[in-house]
Amino acid sequence: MSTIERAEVLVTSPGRNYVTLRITTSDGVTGLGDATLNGRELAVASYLQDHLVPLLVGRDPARIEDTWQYLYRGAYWRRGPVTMTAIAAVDTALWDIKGKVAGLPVYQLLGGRSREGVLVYGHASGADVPALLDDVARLRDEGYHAIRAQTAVPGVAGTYGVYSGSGVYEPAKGSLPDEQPWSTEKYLDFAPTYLAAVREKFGFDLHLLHDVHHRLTPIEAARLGKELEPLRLFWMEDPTPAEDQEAFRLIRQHTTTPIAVGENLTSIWDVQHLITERLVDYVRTTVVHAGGITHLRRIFDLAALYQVRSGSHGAGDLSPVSMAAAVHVDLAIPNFGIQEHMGHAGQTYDVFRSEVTFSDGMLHPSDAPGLGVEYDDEVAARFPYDPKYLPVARRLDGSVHDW
Ligand code: CS2
Ligand code: MG
Repeated sequence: MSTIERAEVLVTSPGRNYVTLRITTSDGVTGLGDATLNGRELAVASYLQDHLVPLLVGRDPARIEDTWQYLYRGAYWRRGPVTMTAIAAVDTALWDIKGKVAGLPVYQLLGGRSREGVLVYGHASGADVPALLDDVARLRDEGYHAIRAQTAVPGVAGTYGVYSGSGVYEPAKGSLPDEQPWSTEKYLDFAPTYLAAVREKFGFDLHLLHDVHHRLTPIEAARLGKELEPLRLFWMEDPTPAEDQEAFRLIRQHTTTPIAVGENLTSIWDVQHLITERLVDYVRTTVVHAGGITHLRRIFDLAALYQVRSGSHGAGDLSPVSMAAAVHVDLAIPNFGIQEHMGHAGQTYDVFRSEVTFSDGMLHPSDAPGLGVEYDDEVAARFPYDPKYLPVARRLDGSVHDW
């Protein structure tokens, strides 16, 4: 019987920080798992290195479910982003290994194709409305059928999601948290106007998405959702902090604008009521932060019972390993909705050689056995860890708000 011979925690920073777990079996088969938690990377690296790796060596790599239960129940201290990201990395690496041993791409182990490709949405943003419209046009010309639109709010410096410079949008820039001002009033007055400008210029053939990014109270979110109804958004994302599951009931009472939540929720128990009470339309949990492929499938299977679709998070701070795993899951599940695809910096792909391809607005996994991603240690060694924090938002009166 093959056993787990080695488990390495790999930290590198090609364009941004990534933590990766590589498991090697006694037969020399390797598997990769993303363990990146933006702004708290070393917490997961330590959870893996100091607490999980000693438990993995000698285990049967084929026993994916048993390993998941062993690591989840055996910790006693359950759930939370650090624990679930560490378990996710182990789980994903074991699925990668299982695919390589079987000689099959992971999606074949998940039931095979349910669709030809994975519809994705890209990120358009701008310092003002003309710049935003140019960026929407750029993405449409690149072949995206779905685009998220964010732009700066006049009078509020550093609005979320507005990217400037070259490369890929990365919010975690500060060696200490950047403190960004926030004005709900100015945002609520402005957001509907710039989203309307996108519809005015590009019509309704394009799926239009918007990320509120946890910023509103339930009644403010209800007001925004109602105001956006004529724009027929694909979704309004994170309208209010996701952990306040009850809050979504109030929003639901006032608007038919679809709601997407869950990128920062990390277990089926954290999305259970959102799904079973149909408080959301899309659940955004991910392979990397919600316990890996094994647990994410459970979440999406529960969601399927309530006609809730998947809409997994896919920002640049999720590595190409979890993006490849996401595409395998997205290809196979029956209730796929859409996959976020922010892309990565060129240097990142020098470390993570991924065979995922983009065409006609969709991502496609490779048919290579496993996930179809290889990790280049030599290139990775050129990019030492670079501690960075996510920003903190403060209202104009100086009090802390949700970033
Ligand atoms: C955002 C993320 O892509 C999104 O939907 O919410 O970019 C989020 O801000 C980052 O992943 C946080 O690290
Ligand atoms: Mg988001």
